Amino acid sequence: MALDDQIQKTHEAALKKGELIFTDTTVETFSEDGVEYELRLVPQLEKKPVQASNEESSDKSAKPTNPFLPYNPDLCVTELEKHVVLLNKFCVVPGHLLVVTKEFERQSLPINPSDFAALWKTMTSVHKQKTLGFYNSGPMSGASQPHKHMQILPLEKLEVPPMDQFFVNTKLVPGKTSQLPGLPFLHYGVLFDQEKIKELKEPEAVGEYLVDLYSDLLDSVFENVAKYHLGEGIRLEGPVSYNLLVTSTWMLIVPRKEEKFGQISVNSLGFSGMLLFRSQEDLDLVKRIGYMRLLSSLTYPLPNAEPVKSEPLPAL
Ligand code: B4P
Repeated sequence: MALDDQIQKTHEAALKKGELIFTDTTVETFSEDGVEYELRLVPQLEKKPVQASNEESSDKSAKPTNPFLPYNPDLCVTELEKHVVLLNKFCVVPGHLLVVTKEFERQSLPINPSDFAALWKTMTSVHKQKTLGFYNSGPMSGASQPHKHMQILPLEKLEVPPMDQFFVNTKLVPGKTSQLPGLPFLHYGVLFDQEKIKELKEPEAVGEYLVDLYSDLLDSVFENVAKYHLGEGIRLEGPVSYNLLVTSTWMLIVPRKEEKFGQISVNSLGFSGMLLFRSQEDLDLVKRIGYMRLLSSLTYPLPNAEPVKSEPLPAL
């Protein structure tokens, strides 16, 4: 059965059985400097069991549960060699997939070639809609589960995520670690060499290629985050947190200094140009302060950047 059909069949059956919880949202666009960002409001997101990060739980007697080991078979779309593809139990976009390692690995570990191959294989097997791959890694990244999982979000009506605009507006050399003019915070991106991807063809080979590009981005990120902490004399506690976004044409990594702005928790999707809000007040706040200013408050400054001269953000 084609993956699209498998996803739909599993979604319908799990929804009927009460194993998948779908929450309706409203979406509006917010235009800033020529980019149309997506603001999604979910006023009553179903209460999820709070997963204290294994390393951070204050109640040492509480046994942390791992929803991916064992995983819920009703949410399983397909099995790959070292991964399972699950439906996101708490979905706001039907067909939101998780690509989860069969064996336990930490979410703070880098993605390896077999992870990338599994992500690429799954992304390119979804034909009904364009998709966006992402990985929230580290305590400030918006990740809530410590077991390694990449995610794939169908873009619904969009062809590309809003941040694509920053790649379109720049002439990048395929395969070269680059910074995108217009993004006012530390980040590294790379455009894929499409000829190479066509040549490599097999997901395993593409996975090797993508992991090389990703490692180059990570090296630049780690080097600059370390320099920042050294320069500011602030100890870096724990692993470097970052968000990774993967489309069919590019990849972007943004290291994270903060997880939240007030109540607004931001994961990788925020850096793709799509934000989820739990209240109209938070959504209105972002419209007031601006999308880029929100993202900038959660990230590291660009190396050698002039301090930004703008109104201080409102105290929360
Ligand atoms: P994490 O990397 O740990 O965290 P996350 O994506 O930020 O999700 P979180 O759980 O913090 O969700 P949030 O309230 O911010 O990913 C864990 C994933 O596993 C999540 O997708 C979670 O739902 C899922 N999960 C948990 N238990 C599970 C189980 N038993 N079986 C299967 N899956 C399980 O956001 C709520 C949802 O909205 C998330 O799915 C999030 O990805 C999505 N979302 C956030 N911003 C969005 C946006 N702008 N547009 C569309 N969707 C968005």
